[in-house]
Amino acid sequence: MKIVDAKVFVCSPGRNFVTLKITTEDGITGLGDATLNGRELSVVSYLEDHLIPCLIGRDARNIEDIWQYFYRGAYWRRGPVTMTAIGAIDTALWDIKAKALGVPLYQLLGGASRQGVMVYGHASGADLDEAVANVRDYAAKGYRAIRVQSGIPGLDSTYGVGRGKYFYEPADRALPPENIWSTRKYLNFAPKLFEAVREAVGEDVHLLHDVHHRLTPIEAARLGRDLEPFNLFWLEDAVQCELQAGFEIIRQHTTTPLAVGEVFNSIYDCQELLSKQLIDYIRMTVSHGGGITQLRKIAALADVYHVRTGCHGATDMSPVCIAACLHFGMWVPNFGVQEFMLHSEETREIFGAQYTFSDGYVHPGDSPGLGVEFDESSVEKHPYVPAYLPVNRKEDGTMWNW
Ligand code: EZ4
Ligand code: CO
Repeated sequence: MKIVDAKVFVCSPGRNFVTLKITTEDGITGLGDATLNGRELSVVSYLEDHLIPCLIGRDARNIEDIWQYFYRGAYWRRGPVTMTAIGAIDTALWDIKAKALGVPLYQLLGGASRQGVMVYGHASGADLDEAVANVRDYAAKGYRAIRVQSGIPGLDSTYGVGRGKYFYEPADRALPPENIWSTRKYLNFAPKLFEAVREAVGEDVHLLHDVHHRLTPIEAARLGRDLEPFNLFWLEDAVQCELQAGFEIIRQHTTTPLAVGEVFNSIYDCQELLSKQLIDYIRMTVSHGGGITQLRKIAALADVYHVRTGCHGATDMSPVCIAACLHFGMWVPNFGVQEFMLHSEETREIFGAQYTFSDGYVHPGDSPGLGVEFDESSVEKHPYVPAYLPVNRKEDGTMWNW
């Protein structure tokens, strides 16, 4: 089953998406998401200039060999651009294999381990009252797990807080805007937010919170401890994660479960976190985590150490990546939760995806492959636009994390 064609499409129906489509000699096509938010065109070039010329003519059935060929063969290993490009090829090849066998992808991975994939939605507000109201709204919609973010008193803008009710964090179509951050204001406010949210929605719903790498380990330890009464499902990206040993400090002080990894791209980015049991959920996703082939190895390693999955799935991952995560989540034994947001209507028109939400769970559908139909003809109506998420500075102007 020779690969005869591979094309990269860039479109911007609200957000920029990079989509790879591979075609085999028997006319089977597969899709992969190659979107790397804010650095989109670097993956386009990596695929078009370097990988696709080596991909044409290979046997599409040999998914593992093709993964190893691009990973080991490059000399330059790892990194977000490389691994997103490999991930897109890998996802497209799994899509092709499942279509060739006439089964939904989760059947190929090992079958359904559950009835549906529990997802979490994003509730946010400009202030505490609006955030609480939005959490109530998500709970009323049937979400069993809800991420809560809120504007912080005394700070003008905080990343992660929505503009528009369900479509939070549209990237700005310009150079990156700058937000101002105060750890003190944030640490004083966060426990009040979760106290109010728990009071509003009760004990049953899972609550999650994302810190976007903005604390030091000892600050994160304090936050985790202060949030213990509100029983979080997870505290995400509490500190920057280049220093994996930093998590030992947080762990010594709090039982709040920890999640990290949406910016990881290699199994070696989480090897120490997993083997030392420093986290509870691994956030790597199909598109940035080297595809299904690497993610299933990471999940297997995580399972040994009681760590569960929680794939990144914000709106800068296209429906192709979300579908792949949902198939993965149907099967993976140590599933935790899947991040899930509504894409814009234009995005849903271009990427006809089969997945459906019901009662807090999403099912990927039973069409062969990923269950995503990509409408190439609409791509040129939505050309690429340079767009960036904000950068973050402390009150005195010092560059900080996001
Ligand atoms: O900021 O996807 O958990 N979700 C997140 C996302 C990320 C964006 C960055 O590209 O942190 O909102
Ligand atoms: Co996050």
